[in-house]
Amino acid sequence: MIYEFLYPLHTVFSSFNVFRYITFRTIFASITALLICLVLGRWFIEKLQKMQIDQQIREDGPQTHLVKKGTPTMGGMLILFAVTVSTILWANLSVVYIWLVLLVTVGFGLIGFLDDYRKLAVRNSRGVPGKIRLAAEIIIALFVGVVLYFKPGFSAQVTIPFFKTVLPNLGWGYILLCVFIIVGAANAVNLTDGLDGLATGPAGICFVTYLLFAYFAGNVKVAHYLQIPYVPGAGELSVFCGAFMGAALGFLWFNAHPAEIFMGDVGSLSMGGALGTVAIITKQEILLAIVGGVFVMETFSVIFQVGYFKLTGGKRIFRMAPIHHHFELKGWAEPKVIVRFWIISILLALLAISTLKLR
Ligand code: 57M
Repeated sequence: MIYEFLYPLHTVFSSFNVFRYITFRTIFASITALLICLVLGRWFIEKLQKMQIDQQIREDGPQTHLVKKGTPTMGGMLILFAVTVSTILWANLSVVYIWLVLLVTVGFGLIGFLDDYRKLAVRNSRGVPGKIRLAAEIIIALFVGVVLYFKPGFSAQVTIPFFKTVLPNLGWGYILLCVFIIVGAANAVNLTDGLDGLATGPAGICFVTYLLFAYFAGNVKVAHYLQIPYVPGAGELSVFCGAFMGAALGFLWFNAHPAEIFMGDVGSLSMGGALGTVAIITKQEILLAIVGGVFVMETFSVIFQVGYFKLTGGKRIFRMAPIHHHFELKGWAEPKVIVRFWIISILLALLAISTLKLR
């Protein structure tokens, strides 16, 4: 909005030229979202406490989690607010990608909100039935896939990390890939969100990484130099990624161990969905498996655990899935598991960035 209203005034005030630059707007989008979370965080936590929006703690989980009883949840609403306001303020709203990514963020947030709300309104309920939740997620992701597929200039080719010249064109299969990535990312982040800051930290790291990829993909010179697909308009997603990174940091201020607030499904689903969408639009779809490797690892730990459990009639690979519970039950202190997963996440982000040259 600032871009639309203030940049045209650069003919009168030459300093307003600065609003043209994606780098400048990305920095200020990050700061805006960060400050919104920091300033409103305490008030928001108190509001949730007054409304008794607090987390039910499962009794079959690690016993160390029982002290978390009463922690307010649904903090993802604050993240959503910060990201949306900041993106609308700082991004160029004539770029359709911004609206697509906001649609997924808010749409997946709404699904998560209804799920959280049902769990709270009907205590001990399992929330929105899994099939309905999945169907709603697929519908939103399908819409995004179809819009992108038919968008002139947007290619159905997939970038394969480490291979410069291998760019398979999936045709309409690209739409299915979009659905798989967006829905998969949303649920992977959701599964990971089981320790203080465990999802927030790596998600912030993923958004910084994709902030760079969006900037590179949207700049014709840099894209050609790096030999990555050029996506006109994708640079604006840097502003969005900056906003999400800022919101994640601002939320982490309160979500850091010992957490004063959890994000709830409203936060985890929207964060993951947004990440998947950004990966698709920047045409670094498969790279998300590396950048978001922590989320992938958590998801596979559940798939393997459940599969093995069923095959063997009750035997387990891990002490408990998702894998963060395994380390907790091995006796690692919660902050140790969290910080080590962050370190892995940073390492994976660096590896992902290195694919720009390692090809
Ligand atoms: C939700 N959420 C937390 C909070 C957060 C298929 C199955 C493996 C699914 C999985 C599952 O339900 N995962 C998704 C994970 C919950 O947090 C809430 O949920 C939101 C995210 N969706 O924002 O609102 C609890 O996580 C802890 N937490 C923190 N700090 C945070 O910042 O400590 C969350 C955020 C909170 C809090 O304790 O209450 C969750 O775990 O419920 N299911 C599981 O993860 C279960 N695993 C399991 O049953 N494994 C089995 C196999 C055979 C499937 C096994 O290994 O034997 C575990 N979940 C829990 N306890 N809580 C089992 C033990």
